[in-house]
Amino acid sequence: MQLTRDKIEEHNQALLKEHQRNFDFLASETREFENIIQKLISFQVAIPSWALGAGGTRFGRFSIGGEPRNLEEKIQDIALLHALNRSSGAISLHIPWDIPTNASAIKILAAQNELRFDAMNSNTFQDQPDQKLSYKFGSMQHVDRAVRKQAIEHNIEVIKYGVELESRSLTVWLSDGSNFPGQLNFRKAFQNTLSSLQEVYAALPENWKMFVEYKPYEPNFYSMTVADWGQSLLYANKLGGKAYTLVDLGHHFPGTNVEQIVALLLMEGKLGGFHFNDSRYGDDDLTVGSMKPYQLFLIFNQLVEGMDARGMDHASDLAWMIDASHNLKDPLEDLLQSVEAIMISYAQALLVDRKRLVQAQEQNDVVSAQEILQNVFRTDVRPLVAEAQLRSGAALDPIGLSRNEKVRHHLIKERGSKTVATGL
Ligand code: LRH
Ligand code: MN
Repeated sequence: MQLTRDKIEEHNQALLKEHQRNFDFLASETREFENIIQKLISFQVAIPSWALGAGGTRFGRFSIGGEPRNLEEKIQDIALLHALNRSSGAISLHIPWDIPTNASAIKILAAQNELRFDAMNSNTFQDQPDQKLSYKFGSMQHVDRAVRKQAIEHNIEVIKYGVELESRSLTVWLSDGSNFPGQLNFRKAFQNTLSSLQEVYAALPENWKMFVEYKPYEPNFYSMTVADWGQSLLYANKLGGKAYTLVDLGHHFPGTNVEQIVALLLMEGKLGGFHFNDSRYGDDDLTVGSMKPYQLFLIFNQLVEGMDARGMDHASDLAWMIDASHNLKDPLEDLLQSVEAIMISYAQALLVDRKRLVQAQEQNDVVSAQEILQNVFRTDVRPLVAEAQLRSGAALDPIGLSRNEKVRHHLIKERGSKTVATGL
């Protein structure tokens, strides 16, 4: 299913007058809006290849129909998202769910749709049919050197696939840990994991990065061997300059001040990137900004302040990736909502009057400091995001257009109603 430029222009024509009115009003109130629009246009979010089908839980999975049957169709779906919002210009692959059997063909297909490959993801949290040794008791932490070796070789294989696709980074999320006190020697588990990661690190090409993703629980429910930002930072510091931490928003206990974690990891130059999603309780993998939009804004506020303090390039110096699971909604619509929520929070963070905020902080003027942030959060910046979409050739109302074009209906007609995409 392809969306032509004409279709998008025709759609925008109908919405242009209303958009112009909203945009002119906001622009009249906004300093430097041109600079903000340029930053929004160059900001691209990577779409997870494992979230293009219906997600599920252990209690059930309800198929959506028209799900991509292979990597080519997953790239077509992401191309559709990118045509609709021109902010989804990257793909994050998960191996072995998305092995690029014909890497050069996959690369050409992605390039034809102006898509690049962001971080590759390894998988040592499941046993594959042809796998010799089980990861039941962990992978890189495992007491058996042979199991650790198997996990190391898998990660090196994932890097090889990534090099073929011109990806530049590897995300390692380890489900390793324990379910009961006494089951694991924490020090040995850490040291086994570190020495295993060091062997993978040694195989990284010169210009690559390694992201160490932490998670406090699930699938283990007593300890995780990379449980929080401190442990991830410990690994990243011991590994070397190409190793960074990866912040999955859902991998924090309720009430955690994630924006403070982001500020400190950025200060240390050890923040590699994000898995954006939202949650109320655990690793719920819900639509970005759907539960805690103020936290998402506060995270971007720390990102803009911290990245500017280090002279970093917003668009390219960190990995911006979504990691969500769609149990009820159409995955494509859910991803469009998530990308929009990210763009809104980024636009609001760019609107913060940093000089006045620093002044208020230096004078312990708590009310002014709070008001500066809350006023921006209460500003409807959607006309700015829409203007960036319009100027980059996208649709003013991506979900509206995808519905008018009956995208899911066409995908079901093309692929069938029972197809199941690889992934979670
Ligand atoms: C673990 C995780 C990790 C992925 C997986 C799909 O919860 O966040 O990033 O590998 O989800
Ligand atoms: Mn994740």
